[in-house]
Amino acid sequence: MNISSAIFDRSAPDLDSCPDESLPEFAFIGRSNVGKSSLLNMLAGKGILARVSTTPGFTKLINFFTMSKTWRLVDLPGYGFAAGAKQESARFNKAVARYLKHRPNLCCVFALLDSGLAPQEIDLEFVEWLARNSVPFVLVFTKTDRGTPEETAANIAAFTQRIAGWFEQLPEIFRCSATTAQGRSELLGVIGATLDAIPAEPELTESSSPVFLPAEEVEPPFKMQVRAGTLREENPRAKKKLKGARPW
Ligand SMILES: Nc1nc2c(ncn2[C@@H]2O[C@H](COP(=O)(O)OP(=O)(O)OP(=O)(O)O)[C@@H](O)[C@H]2O)c(=O)[nH]1
Ligand SMILES: [Mg+2]
Repeated sequence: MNISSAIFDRSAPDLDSCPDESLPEFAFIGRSNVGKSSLLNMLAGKGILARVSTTPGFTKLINFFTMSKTWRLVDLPGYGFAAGAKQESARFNKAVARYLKHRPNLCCVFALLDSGLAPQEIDLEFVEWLARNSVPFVLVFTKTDRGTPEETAANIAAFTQRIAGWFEQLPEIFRCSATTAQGRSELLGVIGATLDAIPAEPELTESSSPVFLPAEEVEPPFKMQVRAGTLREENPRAKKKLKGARPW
């Protein structure tokens, strides 16, 4: 997929400050420092759009980037980082949860996991939270350039094993490196396929006068593409621990 332009739109502190819902969005989420901003830059391929830092918790707002004037990449603040004003961090986390749960034009979330680490509890809980809240997502293992292919494969297998029992169907899994650009064409493929699946708006001809539907009959501009695996109903862990609470 060709990206003709990549332009920073805005940084939003909450859902109400986000841009209008007219364009499909693809968001990056994951623990602080997992490589969300780096991956966004790698995918966009237009130099440095999102700022990258070795300091965890660097991205603090919801950052919107308009691609090819027709869709958006969204860089979200990371979870699992406790430094900084606690109150401020809680406010942003709430904003992220609201964005993930209530943004009608959010097509797919890239849930990032560090391929160099064994399964982390907070990531497992976060993935479960995404699934239970019907957020469409794929799993993206980052920084694959750092470990050997065997180490990466072992960490992915361990994570998959931990979540396998929760799902009827597992979410899709990708391996990426912002350094070597591994996974770029695969993730752009996910975006392209999702965009292609969005039905085109019917064109108004001169003879067809616009029909105004009552508010409750108006469809959102496009339906979310459900890429996430489906959770098993009888997941006792989920019932016990997650009552809509945010794990991060
Ligand atoms: N070797 C390697 N380093 C990476 C890769 N992706 C990110 N990094 C490094 O990891 C650190 C964190 O990267 P960021 O992209 O800022 O991570 P983030 O998830 O956006 O972090 P927060 O905004 O703090 O939540 C930086 O030092 C990056 O250079 C990768 O694919 N390979
Ligand atoms: Mg960042």
